Amino acid sequence: MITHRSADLDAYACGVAIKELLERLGLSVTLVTPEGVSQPVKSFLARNSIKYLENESCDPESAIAVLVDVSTLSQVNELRDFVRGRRLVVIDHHEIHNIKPDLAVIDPSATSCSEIAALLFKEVGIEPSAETAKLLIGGILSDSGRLSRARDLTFEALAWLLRISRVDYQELVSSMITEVTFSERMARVKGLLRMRVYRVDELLVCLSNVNAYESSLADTMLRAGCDLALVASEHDEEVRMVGRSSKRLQGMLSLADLFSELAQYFNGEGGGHATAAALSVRARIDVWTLLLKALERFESMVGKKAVRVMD
Ligand SMILES: [Mn+2]
Repeated sequence: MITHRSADLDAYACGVAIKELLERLGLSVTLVTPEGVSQPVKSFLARNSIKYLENESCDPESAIAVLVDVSTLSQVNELRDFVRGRRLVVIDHHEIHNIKPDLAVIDPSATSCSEIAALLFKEVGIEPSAETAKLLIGGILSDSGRLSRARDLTFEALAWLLRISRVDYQELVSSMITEVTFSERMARVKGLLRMRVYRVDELLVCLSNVNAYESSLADTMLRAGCDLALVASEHDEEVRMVGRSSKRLQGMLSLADLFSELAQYFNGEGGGHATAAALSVRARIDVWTLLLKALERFESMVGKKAVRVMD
């Protein structure tokens, strides 16, 4: 069972839950979270006194690899070879790219991988442990934008999980409010300083780069008023870019399309949703080359030239 790297709450919760489900069905399962889990997961576990399941290593005897919340193989890094040689199961709420599973439980209308996991438990008539139920509630809340992207089934799953976990809902919600660390605030501020803004009619396209907290910066840029926020970052052998887009851009342009075009152009891997996407390229490309290429593809997709905004 493998989650995407530095697992977020949804990925970790989903991984733990599916592991528990498969074990209850008599299978033996190891849970691998490449590069561990992210900070919000650690604080969620601590505040709700849930024990942390240590990151295990892949058992070479495994017959099956299960990917949860992983939409492209670039998100599992060095485990690609492990995955390639095995029967593959994918459980996800993203459309998947460059993965050919033998069995797939994919539901893009679900808010989260955790919601899918909860519904699987319900369907086979097994109740998760109270701890796992708590985790799944956290996963659903965090990936649904605190339920703003929920559907009917989300509430059914939540009501069921709340009963099993016997948790106080309001306490759980307040345990999810995380203090932003100094380094994250610093990354956001540096990213804002480096930001270049372009205008197409009343749309604002904003480009920047940081080497950590890319998504946090992209979200900050959206809240500041950008319609498209693209943030590039350099890592050892790799250049990455995340994208977020506003409601105003919806219907005009899908980031999933823009990012898969860029992936093709740079020979990397990319994809995601209409309003959130990611790309990674294993090459030493200048971050601004990548960002400006993205701007150029954006211009040709909307059929208009962008004008740089200066103060
Ligand atoms: Mn997710």
